Amino acid sequence: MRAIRFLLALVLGLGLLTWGASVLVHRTTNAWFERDVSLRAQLAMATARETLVSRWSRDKRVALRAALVALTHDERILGAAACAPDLTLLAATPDFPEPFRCEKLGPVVQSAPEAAPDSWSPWESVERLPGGTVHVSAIPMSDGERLLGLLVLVHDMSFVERRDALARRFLLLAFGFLSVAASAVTLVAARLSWRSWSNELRRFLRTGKEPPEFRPLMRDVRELVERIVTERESEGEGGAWTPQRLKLTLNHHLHGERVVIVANREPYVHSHAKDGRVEVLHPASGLVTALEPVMRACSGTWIAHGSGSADRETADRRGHIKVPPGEESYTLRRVWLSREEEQGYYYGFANEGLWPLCHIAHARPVFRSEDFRHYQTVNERFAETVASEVDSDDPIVLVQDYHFALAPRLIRERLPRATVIMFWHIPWPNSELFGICPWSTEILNGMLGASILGFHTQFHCNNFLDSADRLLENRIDREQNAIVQQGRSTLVRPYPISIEWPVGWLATAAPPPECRASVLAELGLAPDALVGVGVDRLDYTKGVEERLLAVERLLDRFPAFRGRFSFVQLAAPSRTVIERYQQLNQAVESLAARINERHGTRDYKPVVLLRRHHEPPTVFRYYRAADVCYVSSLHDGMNLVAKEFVAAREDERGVLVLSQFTGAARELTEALVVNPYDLEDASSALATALTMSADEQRVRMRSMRTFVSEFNVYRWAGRMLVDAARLRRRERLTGRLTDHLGAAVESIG
Ligand code: ADQ
Repeated sequence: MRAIRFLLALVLGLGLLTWGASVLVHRTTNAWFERDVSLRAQLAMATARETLVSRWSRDKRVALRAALVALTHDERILGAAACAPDLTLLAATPDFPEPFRCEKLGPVVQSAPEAAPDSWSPWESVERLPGGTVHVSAIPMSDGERLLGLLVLVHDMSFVERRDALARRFLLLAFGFLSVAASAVTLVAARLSWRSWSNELRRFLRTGKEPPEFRPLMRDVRELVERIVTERESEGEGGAWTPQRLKLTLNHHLHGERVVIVANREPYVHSHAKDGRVEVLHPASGLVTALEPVMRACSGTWIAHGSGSADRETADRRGHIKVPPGEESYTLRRVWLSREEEQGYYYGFANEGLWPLCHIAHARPVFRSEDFRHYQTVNERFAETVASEVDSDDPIVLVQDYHFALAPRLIRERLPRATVIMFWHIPWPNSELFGICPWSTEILNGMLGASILGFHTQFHCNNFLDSADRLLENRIDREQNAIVQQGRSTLVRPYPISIEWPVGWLATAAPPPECRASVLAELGLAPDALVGVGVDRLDYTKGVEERLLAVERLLDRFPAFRGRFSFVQLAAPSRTVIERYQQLNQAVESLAARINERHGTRDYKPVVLLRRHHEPPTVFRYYRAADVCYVSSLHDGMNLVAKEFVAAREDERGVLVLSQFTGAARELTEALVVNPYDLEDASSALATALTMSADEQRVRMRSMRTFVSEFNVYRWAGRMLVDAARLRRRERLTGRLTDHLGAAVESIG
């Protein structure tokens, strides 16, 4: 049926083509023949000229007529006539057509009614007569000195029609033959190539081995199918991503298996307060902010370094404690490290080596071999702890961040059937930069023990794939975005992290106007003050110095903000043992002092530096009080402060000014995105934010809130765990096939 439709279309197409061609052929041949006849007329006249001239007078009419009759012996000349200069007939052949008699041709050869004969010009035309088409030419005759009159020749053109009809018939036949031949060839070619494609497709579906020409196509198809399946699977479990939905997803895909998290930072730190009481602190850490709600939703075990001064006494003998306090939905397993181990593994290799290596923030990485030895020991300790905590031989283990690059392989050595997902919370540098790490291959090999390796952005995934390609002997599967080592593959995927939605801390928070009033009162600011806020661990990657310089530039350029705008920086001291962080602390402090000196007064402080850890309710109170939040990271994997600010603004007010070097800038495009190094750009953005209309703020904030609410941390975890579940299913099937094959081979043997 399809072939018939195809044939009909082909024939119709060729028919149209034939018709067009025949019109063209008709026009062209007619033009050729007319020119041919015109030449013939001139030739005939030239040949008979001498005879005609000698007989051109009324006295020699009979002889003249005989010469004209002789001219018509050419079968194509129907008639000839000789006209005198006064346009009376001298002589004509017997059947000379009436319409072309001398007196009728006068007007066409004369330039004006009374024009002298020597100004006549030759004339020719194709005319239709009842008997057929003729070509008429009227040629002025002279004896070299004076004009004798007109020679009129009438040519028969019917032969043109005959030839034209013949040419058309031939053309039709030729096109008809061509159509049939072309259809046949096309059909055969199409059938052959279709057969080869369907054979290839069948072979691919049977064996799973795709031929090279399918590869680009299959990659797209695979990605699309995966996306649709993930979305469909999650849709089936209902609407927006919530803790309940994450739990359902886990039950559905992983049969409710418990998840083990390995992270350096613990979500709850028990410390001795000054009065001797034990207090619980929530550390300032993006990783904790993101993972804690996931663990509350999934349950399981979080293995972390017990770093609080009261951690040991609050945990049991094996370092276990149920958290969150009062809710107890999962277990925190604390691992104890010696001071040297903490120094070498955490401050040394992780934070003086890998942290500056992965961030473009112009801090030189420091690599010491004793630090790396501690890093190895601690990674082994955590891998050992994972093995002791799990209750099956194929657990799901989520290894977090750059503190545990070696752990995935160490865990796999102990639990070969585990599904290990490693998430790298910071950027991954390009391969040249990464290559300067003296243990780059150990780090890569360690990470490749994971089944899935996650980064915030595709860009960081690509950097990782390139590093593995350049520095290791392995195969990069660009179709799957995977690295294959000794038959085992590690998928490399982007999973942009986010925050819980709605944020738990906001459930009991005061409404934004109250938060604003309390913050203004706390800081002694006027009710109409404009407030900017920055919230960070005091880290050189966060661009706190650049942020304060932008505030200074704003006050320099726009005096109207002096006395009215104050920037509040909540800065949690971080990694203070490291010299670079001590320098930063100093630098930020002197910068704030300088700006306050330059632009402040007795009652006005442009920069308010609150250098201590703040518990989340305070942080959110400040977010709600601010007119603008400035996130100025010089390089940041994602940056959750930006998302928290958006989440805090239920009133749809406030403007986010966001560094283009954060992962968040790719998602929160309605923020005012700036280059934090460019102080003109940044100070202009601050001025724009502080003068932005309420409507504009609302539109931008609403759009960002919709995004963060949908792309929240439950979705992040859900996508990763669904991918893990799919991988487990595939591995189980492959395992079953391998076992089956092994048994078959054994039985044959
Ligand atoms: P971090 O570098 O820790 O995270 P970020 O994502 O900004 O950075 O998260 C910081 C968290 O600490 C936020 O929840 C914030 O509220 C809190 N915080 C900051 N300053 C504080 C203060 N002074 N007092 C109290 N709390 C404070 C790393 C990567 C990021 C990535 C996260 C998650 O560097 O790029 O977004 O992991 O993957």
